[in-house]
Amino acid sequence: MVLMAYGSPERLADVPAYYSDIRGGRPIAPEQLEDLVERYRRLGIEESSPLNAITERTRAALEAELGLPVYTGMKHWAPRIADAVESALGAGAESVAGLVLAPHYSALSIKGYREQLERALAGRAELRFVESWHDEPGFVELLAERVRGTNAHVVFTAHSLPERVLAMGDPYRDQLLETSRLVADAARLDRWSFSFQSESPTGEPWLGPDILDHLRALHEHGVTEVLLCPVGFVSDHLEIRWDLDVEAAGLARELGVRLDRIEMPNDDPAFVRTLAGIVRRTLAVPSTA
Ligand code: FEC
Repeated sequence: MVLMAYGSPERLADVPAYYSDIRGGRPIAPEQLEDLVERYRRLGIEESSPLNAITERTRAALEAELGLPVYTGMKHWAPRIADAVESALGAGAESVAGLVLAPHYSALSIKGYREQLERALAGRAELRFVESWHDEPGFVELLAERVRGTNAHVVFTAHSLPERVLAMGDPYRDQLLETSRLVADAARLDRWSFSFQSESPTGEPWLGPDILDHLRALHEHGVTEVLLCPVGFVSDHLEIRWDLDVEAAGLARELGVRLDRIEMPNDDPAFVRTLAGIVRRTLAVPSTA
């Protein structure tokens, strides 16, 4: 199995190459690079790089749960998806299951993971790729458990994408709203909403509302307590620890709104069992190739 994740720089000196990989070689304004280096510095990534460490723990737990070799492949850092494929093929794999640690499909996210995986496989093994798992009952229940019984207004969040994805007929936003609704129903929430986060300064419109605008609007409507429940991410990383825990938390303090966030699934055993179930089902479907 190839377990795919976004990837994160290990050292501050890696950030320029990492950012350039994310931008696909398009130019980066020096102030944007400085800003990104500063965010990673303030998170202390040289002491501990949360996303890569969590991905490795998840990989090891999944391997033990499945009884199958699991290789990590990162979209934007090492070990790359192509490295994972070479390791799997080197170990004799004839069939490869590909799962991304991101539940919602978009042509601007999951499709890129799939393309890297297919390019690396180059037809040398059969591919079983999981396109999305946004409505997986174990995932929905795991999140529902973390918001059930709260008195706060729950805000589900996910990474924003350029607005043009809607015109492309991309299912991303609909799948995010579906996950949010399923979790809200399972937890019997009365007060909840959805907002995007982590938009990039690329010069084009991005999907909104953005979490900071949304917090201001909730405050204007008299909301005093908010519980953030990210649904589009599954691990602690920059977008959680900076965009929510520093930026959104700072704004909430200014507004006088109490803001909490659920614990991310990370390598929670129940989450690993859910991922293992998805992989087992994918491998059990007879091949049509
Ligand atoms: O902790 C870490 O080191 C990595 C955290 C991280 C995750 C993540 C997940 C997603 N992204 C998605 C879309 C985009 C698009 C662009 C974009 C840009 C960045 C930058 C950083 C970054 N993303 Fe990310 N993303 C993470 C980190 N992302 C750093 C560049 C600096 C910045 O904008 O702040 C814009 C690309 C461009 O410029 O062309 C689009 C989506 C996800 C969730 C799915 C997934 O995990 O793959 C969608 C984690």
